[in-house]
Amino acid sequence: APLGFFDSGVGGLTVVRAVQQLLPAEDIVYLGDTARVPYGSKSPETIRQFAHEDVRFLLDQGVKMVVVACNTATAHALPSLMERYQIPIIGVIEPGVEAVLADPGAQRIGIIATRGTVRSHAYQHALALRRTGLIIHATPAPLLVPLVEEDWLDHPSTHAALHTYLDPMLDRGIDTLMLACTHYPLLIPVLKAFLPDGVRLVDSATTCSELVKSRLTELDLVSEKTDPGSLQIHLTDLSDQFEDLSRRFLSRSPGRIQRVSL
Ligand code: DGN
Repeated sequence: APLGFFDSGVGGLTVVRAVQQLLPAEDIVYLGDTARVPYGSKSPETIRQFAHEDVRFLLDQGVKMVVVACNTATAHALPSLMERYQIPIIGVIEPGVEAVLADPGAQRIGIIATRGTVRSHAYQHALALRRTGLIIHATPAPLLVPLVEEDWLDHPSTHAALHTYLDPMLDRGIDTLMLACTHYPLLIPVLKAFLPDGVRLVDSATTCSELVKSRLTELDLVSEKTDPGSLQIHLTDLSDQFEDLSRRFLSRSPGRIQRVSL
């Protein structure tokens, strides 16, 4: 059976890419709710309703595990999804938080995400529950999403946005920056040049893929195939832009993309 992934759009393909690198034999079904993107600015109730519809679509595809490849949906909907469905469901927040705290010296944590993720306090609570005395500086950085989608990575407008979002937390001496939105891993090369030495970057895509692997192993659900797994991308709205974006988020051709309605 395939692994199921969903996101509000195509950003979650950064998580798919990380999982493909770690588990190349797994078949993957991806749902991007492009007709209703973005989730990041919507209310918690609406995000939860959409997330349940997304999971039901994936269950109809016969997936063996669901990965909520969207920070906003994880922040608002993961507990309610886990309560409702029997199938294993993994979000991106837990592994991201574990990765931040894997460094025993991490003390001053900066978080950038959509407005919805920051307002949910999901990262702030998860971090504070695990380590006391942390200083957490969380800032919504919504403009980075369209800048990444425009492919304006090393662009003066992106640098200006990074200064506005990050300078206040850099002034407070953060030692770790958590990239808590699916789009931000594309900015890693720019951020590496932008950030002062000694600020550690953590993104949840890589760490989520490690959790997927360990849960599959634990549950004895790892694919036994030896040939490369397939990838089926389903989007609720199709446009040329999404194909181009999918290629950039995946770092390779997305293959055939199918339009579906939920
Ligand atoms: N995928 C969303 C997230 O990780 O929060 C960001 C994309 C969006 O909602 N615009």
